[in-house]
Parts: sequence; structure tokens; C-alpha cells
Amino acid sequence: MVRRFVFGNPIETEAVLEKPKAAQVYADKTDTANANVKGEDKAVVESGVSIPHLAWDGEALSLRMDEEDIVYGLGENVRGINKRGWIYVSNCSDIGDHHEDTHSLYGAHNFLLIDGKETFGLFIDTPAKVTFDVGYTKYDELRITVEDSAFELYVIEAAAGDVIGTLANVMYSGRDAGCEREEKAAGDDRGVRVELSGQEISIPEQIVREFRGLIGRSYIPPKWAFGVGQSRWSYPTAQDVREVARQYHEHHIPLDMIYLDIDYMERCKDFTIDREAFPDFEELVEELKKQGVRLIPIIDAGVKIEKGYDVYEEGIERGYFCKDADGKEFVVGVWPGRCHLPDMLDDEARRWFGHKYKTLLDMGIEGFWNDMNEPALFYSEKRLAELFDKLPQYKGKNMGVDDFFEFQRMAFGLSNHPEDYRSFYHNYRGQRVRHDKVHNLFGYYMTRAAAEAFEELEPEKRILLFSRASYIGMHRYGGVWTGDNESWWSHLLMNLKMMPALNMCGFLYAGADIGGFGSDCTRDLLLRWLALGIFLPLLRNHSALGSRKQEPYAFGDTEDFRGILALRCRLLPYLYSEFMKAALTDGMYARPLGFVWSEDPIARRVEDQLLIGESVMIAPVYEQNAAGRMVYLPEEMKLVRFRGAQIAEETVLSAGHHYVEIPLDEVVLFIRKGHILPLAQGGECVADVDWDELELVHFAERGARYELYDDEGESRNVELDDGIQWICL
Ligand code: MIG
Repeated sequence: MVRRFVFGNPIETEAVLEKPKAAQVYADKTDTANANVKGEDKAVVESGVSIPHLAWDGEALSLRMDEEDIVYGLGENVRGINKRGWIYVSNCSDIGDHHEDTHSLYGAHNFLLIDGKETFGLFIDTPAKVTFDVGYTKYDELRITVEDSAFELYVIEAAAGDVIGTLANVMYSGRDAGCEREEKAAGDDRGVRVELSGQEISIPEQIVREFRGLIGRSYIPPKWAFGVGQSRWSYPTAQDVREVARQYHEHHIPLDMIYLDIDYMERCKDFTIDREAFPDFEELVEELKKQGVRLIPIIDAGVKIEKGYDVYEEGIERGYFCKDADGKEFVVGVWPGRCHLPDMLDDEARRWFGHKYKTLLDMGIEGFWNDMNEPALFYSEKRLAELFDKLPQYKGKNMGVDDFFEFQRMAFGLSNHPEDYRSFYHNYRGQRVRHDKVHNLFGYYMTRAAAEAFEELEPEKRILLFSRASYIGMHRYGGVWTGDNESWWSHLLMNLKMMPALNMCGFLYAGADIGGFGSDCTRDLLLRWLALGIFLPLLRNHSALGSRKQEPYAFGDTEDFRGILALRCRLLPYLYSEFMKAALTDGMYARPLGFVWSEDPIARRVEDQLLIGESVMIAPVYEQNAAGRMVYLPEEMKLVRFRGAQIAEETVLSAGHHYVEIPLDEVVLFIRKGHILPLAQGGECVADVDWDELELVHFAERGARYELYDDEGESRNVELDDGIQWICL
């Protein structure tokens, strides 16, 4: 059950598609127009309205947490699967240098789930900053504050009386691939309608599904986007790109995508090609596609100020850029130097910007990544000018502590300055709105710009699209990657912990830079990271300028990399099936153990294992030089060990803790009781993988069944019904 409360006059985000009728709650701070609320009476809500589970004191929503309560969610954030014990601030941030103490990453995902004696979900819908103090200030209090205090609150509970529910509302029919047990319904030669495996789903998962029902179906990329991606900032010439493909192919390592970072553009200008570095760009695209490899260019949010550059000229002429307080185009510095920001929130400007992607679609491009769309501001022209005005005063001076720190603050504080976010404006839904009030929508609306244009330009075809900044709602238009992580072991684990939280918020096509973006990666870190990454939808090795080369062939012998990426190809039918079932039934692809064994106190606290789809549990190694790790099994499971892409061991393990040895060249997974894992033979790219020749690894009895999903992988028109096939033992 969903209940909606409106505090003040919130700005629409278009996160929720169909809003339930609201019970009004008036926050006296903002809603001065509402005479019912008296100044001193902060806790007043309109008579008769009370918010379940929460207290509202006029400043914050709060609730007392029991010792046993777990707080899941909040999407892209640092720290645990259980978010207790930290403060998280939803404020899309360009934050390369992030670590355990960081409060805001690139996304703003205000959905959380409290699971304890009472279990319920909360979604705080506002484009402004929200602070979640999850037991940091007071260890047993969750306190949520909203800048401006205008917001919509959704309280989501599972249907009353259901301890464990089944997916009764998810019905589809499937083709029967040799399942004798199935009775066919008369007149339906395709099979019978059944529940999704008749799977029991826990209360936490029911709540997530309810929430996801509100915000709409998750983005579905083309099937080839489940392949292997190689990226680097940068492969600056066509020659470099060809060399990546050549190396991969020479070593027979699977490859589906090569990413192009900013250097493919002419001086970082969106929708241009540097013809010196890429003289035959169109041929390059074709040539690689024939090898099964797509080129995926980056698009940045800032548009270079340059006379004669059509995007700039048109934007100026039609008034599509964000303006400052005086109505002049706001100037920021990003990669191309001085730039304007397209007003992604303005319907017309958004349509215009989205249609610019056509330039690249026309060159054969089928996928994009949207960057710098928090938006990142290296500097604003105004702030830079202030610094230069001040500089002469420091020159020759014996700088003492005050001067030095002031100087340092001015110079190092140039980027992403909060005041700059308060000095430009959007035209949003017919009104002039200051940026900071709608900050968290910018990346979302940039990605929406592209996705809406693709729907018009390529109505039949899925286009790969993912973004750095995001807000809930953007999950309908594209995926996310989690930004500039580091080649650190702790960031491998962070990648794992983030996945279910992102899924809860609708971001299914998601992943981190594998091997780490900043810092120098080592061979063992890349192998261990891949042992997680091969289970995640967006699998991309990406690394930063100046860091050690991070392609698999940069570390000497490639056999182990070939093996692990070949295993990715073997897993594809399963991974794609699980992804599509999650996307089409508002489910989760990666789940914490507590979402299935919600009554098992140990499972609920596991922070370093995940369920991937219905059949598989993973427990990757994330410590350097560890020979294995402890794994918790909530129930009896089958350990399956792969050496390279081949099965080397299948052993049934009892419930409880086990130490499992996992050498660097092996991947271990666990199959749940009663479940099946279909494996393809392999291949060197997605198109090579044969969906028909499947080996069924399982921990089940004869007659057990798996719903395999397949489609041709590119059409937008997807129905679970059309793609499901039963596979039986
Ligand atoms: O400020 O385009 O997160 O993936 O390689 C750096 C260069 C800008 C940030 C992205 C990263 C990309 C980099 N970009």
C-alpha cells in the first residue's frame, strides 16, 4: 500500500508516473499561504492526517530505529548495504576523490527501506538537497531533512496480512521447451499462464516492487550491451582504438564495446569529431561493428563557446542555455574551456539537445555515456575573475597562515562551488527556477533529452545510454555508472554494496569502472574485480589519464582474463534472462541476502555477498593476497567452481559458514536449492553466444524448471510473454 503526503509546494520531478491521491501535510516553514497552520504549531498537520511510522516536527521527519532494524537503499552512496551509521546527502556531486567519508556521490536516490519489526519504504521526492542522518547523530534515530522543506513523501507498506507473498500479479505465459509437467491450457498453444516460478517474495522485495510500480519501468539496453566493454581516458586516435580491438582479438578475449572518451571530439565540442585523430570515423565504426565491437562515445553537459560552432550558435540564437540572474548566458569552465549549459529542464531546449545526438547516430553510433551532468563546474567565469583580481595582493607577500589558507581556499575551492549553483536559472515547467532548487534533475533531464530523441529517431531500436548524474525517474531513460572510483580493494567491495541499492531505485543497468578509474590497478585487483563484474549488467573496464594501463593485455599473460571473460559469455543467457525478468516485473537483479532470507539474522547482516537473479549467490574475494574467504550460506547450496570458463568442481555445502578457497584464476558461485543455472558454450562477443545449446548446472530435482528469456536483443518492443521459455530438468 502506498500513501502520499505533500509538504508545502514541492517542485515536480516526474519521478512518479501515477500519483496516488495525497493526504496534505503543511510544513509551516514554506507554506505561508496556508492559513490553517499557525506559526508556533510546528507539528500541525491538517486535521486527521497522520504519517505512519514517522514523526514530523516541522523541520525533519524522524523515526526511532530498533537495534534490529536494517536500513536499505539510497542508491548510489558510500558505505554499507545497511546504511546505518552515516549521513548521506542527496546532492548530485562531481566527486572524483571519494572515499568512506563522502556524503554525496553523483546520483540522488531518495528511496530507502526500513526492515525490522515494521517494514516499510520511504521515498522523498524533491529535486533539492535531502539529508539522511541514518543513526549518525543519534545512533537510534533516522532523521530526514529537506532543504526548503517542500517535498512529497511516499510511505510504502506491503499489503496487510501478507507475511510472505507470491508474485500473484506477475503473470505471463511461456513457450514450453520440453516441460512435460505443464498442462497446456486449451486453445493456447504457447503454454500456460503461471506465476513467475510461483516464487515467494519477501516483504522487503514486495515493497520495492510497489515502489517501482510507481516510478515506471526500468531502461532496457540492447542485448550487446551485456557484453564486455573496454574504456580508457583516452584512446585518442583511430589507431589507438584499432589497437585495442586487435589486442583483444589476438588474445581471444571477448569484447563488445570500446568507449570513446573526450578526445574523439574536436577540442571537446559535443557532437563533433576530431578529423585529424579520426579521419575515417564512419569507416572505423563499420569496421569494428563487423568484428562485433561497438564504439560508445561520451557526451558532456557543457557546450563550448565558440563562434561558428553550430551547437553554440543555435543555442544562443534560440535562448536554450541557462541564464544568470541578469538574463545573460551563464558561463562555466569545463573541458572545452568556457562553456554554456543547455537548459535540460526546458522542454524545447531538451528536445533540441537530444536531437543533436543524431549527428552520431547517423555515423553508425548506437550507444552513448553522458558525463559531467551534475553538472560539474570547474569554475564559473565570475569566481575565476575574483581570484585573478585578488592574486596581485598575494604576489611577493610573506604569506602567513591566514593569507595562505585564504589563497588556498580561493584557488582550490573554484570547482563545483555551492554559490555558483545558486547563480544560474532554468526555465522549468514555465517558470524561472534557480538551479540549486532543481539541482538533482540536471543529469536526469540530460539523459531524458537523449532518450526521448532516440524514441523519435530510432523508434524500433534500443540505444545504449547511461549517465553519471541521476535522480529516480532517470531509470526509465538510461542506466548509470558510478563515476570516478579508484583502483582500491575497498572500491571493489563498494561496487558490490551499491548494486542492490541502485536496483531498488530502478537502476538495473548499472556498474562501476572495473579495475578502478583513478590510481594504478594491479593484475590481481583486476581479476578479482572482474570476478564480481562478470555478474553485473554493465561490465566496463575504465581508467583515468595518467594511471597505469588497465587493459587485460597490459598485465602480461592473458589466459586468466580470457577465461573469466569467456565465463561472462557463458553466463549471458542467465544474466540477460534475470535482467529482463527484473526489468519487466519491477524486480531486482542483484539482491542482498536479507531480501530472501529476511528472517535469518545472520543473512540480514551479510555485507559482502549478493544474490544475482533467482538461482545464484556470489561471494567475491575483495582482499589483496587472500587465498579465499568465509562465505555464509543461509541454506544448503551447491558450490560451482570455474577454472577459466570451465566447471572444475560442483560440491553441495551445508547451511552455515564455510571457508572457501578461491585462487586468482577461479570464479566460485553458489546455486540455490531447487534452482538451475543455464550456461552457454561461450563465444567472443554477445552475438557469438548460442542461446540454444545450453548446459544446465543445477541443484534441483528432475522436473525443476527455469524461465529462460530471450529476444533478438534490439527491438524496443519487449514483452515477457514473447521471450520466456521454460527449461526443465
Ligand atoms: O573530470 O572525460 O567520470 O569517466 O573518463 C573528468 C574524462 C571527466 C569524468 C568521468 C570519467 C571520464 C573523464 N570525466
